[in-house]
Amino acid sequence: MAIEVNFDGLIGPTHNYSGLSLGNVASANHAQQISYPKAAALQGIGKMRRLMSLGYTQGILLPQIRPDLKVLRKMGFSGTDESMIQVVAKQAPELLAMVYSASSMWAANAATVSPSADTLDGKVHFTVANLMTTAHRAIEAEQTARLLRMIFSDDRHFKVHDALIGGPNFGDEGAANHSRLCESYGSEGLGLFVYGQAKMQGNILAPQKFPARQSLSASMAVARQHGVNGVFLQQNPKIIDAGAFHNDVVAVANGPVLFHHEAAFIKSDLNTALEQLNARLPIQTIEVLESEVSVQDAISSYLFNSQLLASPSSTFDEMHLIAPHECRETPSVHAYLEKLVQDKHQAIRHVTYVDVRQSMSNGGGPACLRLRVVMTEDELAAVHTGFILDEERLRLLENCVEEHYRDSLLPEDLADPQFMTECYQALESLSELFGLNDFYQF
Ligand code: SUG
Repeated sequence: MAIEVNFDGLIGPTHNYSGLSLGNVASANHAQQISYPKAAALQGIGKMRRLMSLGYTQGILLPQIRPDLKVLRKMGFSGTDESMIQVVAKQAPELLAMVYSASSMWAANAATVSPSADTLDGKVHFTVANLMTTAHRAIEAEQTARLLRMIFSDDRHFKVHDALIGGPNFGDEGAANHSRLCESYGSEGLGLFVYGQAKMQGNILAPQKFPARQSLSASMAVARQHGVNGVFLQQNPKIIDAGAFHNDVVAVANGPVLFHHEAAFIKSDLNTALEQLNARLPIQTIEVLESEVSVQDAISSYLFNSQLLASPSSTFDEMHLIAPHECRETPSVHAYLEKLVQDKHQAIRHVTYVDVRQSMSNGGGPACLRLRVVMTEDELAAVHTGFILDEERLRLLENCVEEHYRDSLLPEDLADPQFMTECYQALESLSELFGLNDFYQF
């Protein structure tokens, strides 16, 4: 018996809107606005609690050290921590925003994960994402690798690969562009690797306006080193230009079900991929037409960034969609979902709406906030126990956030060295709560 565990990124105390992600419409629209770190973290914890109350096993990833002063030192700044913050704020404020970003909350971008049923050596494989398209995210890889190696330390079961090398043709954004299709969690499945750009016979296939963050070469490298069978499918370049910077903004899959917008892929490419998938296992597609939900509504509501979950007993006949509140507030999407759950010919039977508005305003919906790891019972038993949540741990986390996180934050607050001290205190308290006193090396 195997289950899927969602590991959510705990939203860190520096959650802010710095407009750092070209091609991410929400991030651009909220740039320089006031953020609410305490509310943000409590919303994230609320989502975790909601899943647990529905009967799902829930994991957690700790926030990364922010501000990451080691990065500033590597860029030639020196002096005391406090003086460095002040100098950088004056001389290179864009670097301050970069080392302060709480972007590791979007755990779907932490790594690509392949369950043991699919891999050649029978281990669960992780490849840390290099996130090389944006500087504030590229600095995540090192700490992500360290954290994953701590949580999944048992090398009888787990293999954590470092991030792939960088370079324009090797962008890798982790599970946001990867889904696993299978008949049951414990049986051999197939990886669906979606990429935004590829170099093929001298031609570059890529969007015109916004960067394509995932490259075919990276997806192939991940599949190769995990030892898995995969199908590779290009994202429609037009949808990246419309604001779908990751495939999980316009498509989501789980078990045998692929739920996607009709414009997510070029039709002929999708048909070829479906043929390849169907040759191995029967796939059920739920395609949402432009006439039902426009691309614009899909992107602003984040319909496809819902978490598509098996039933709590891991069957795929009664699936559950954990959708952001914005889906209920967008008339076309709400009408679509109301109709969908009535349709007994398809598997999605329940929709639960969650409030993750603070993250949504930076382009991160329910599915962005979690990294899915399918594990057998033995593998789950080998996971560092502190990172699998129970109600008591959730309550302690909430207390910690209440005590240490600021209610509100403006981009200019990042220049205040006192804020840095507060953030480090918050992180230290979090690590103590997990019994990992030396986890953060400031
Ligand atoms: O990489 N936003 C993130 C959102 C990631 C969403 N993840 C998935 N779709 N899986 C990004 O663009 C904005 C930060 C800022 O502007 O302050 C940001 O990084």
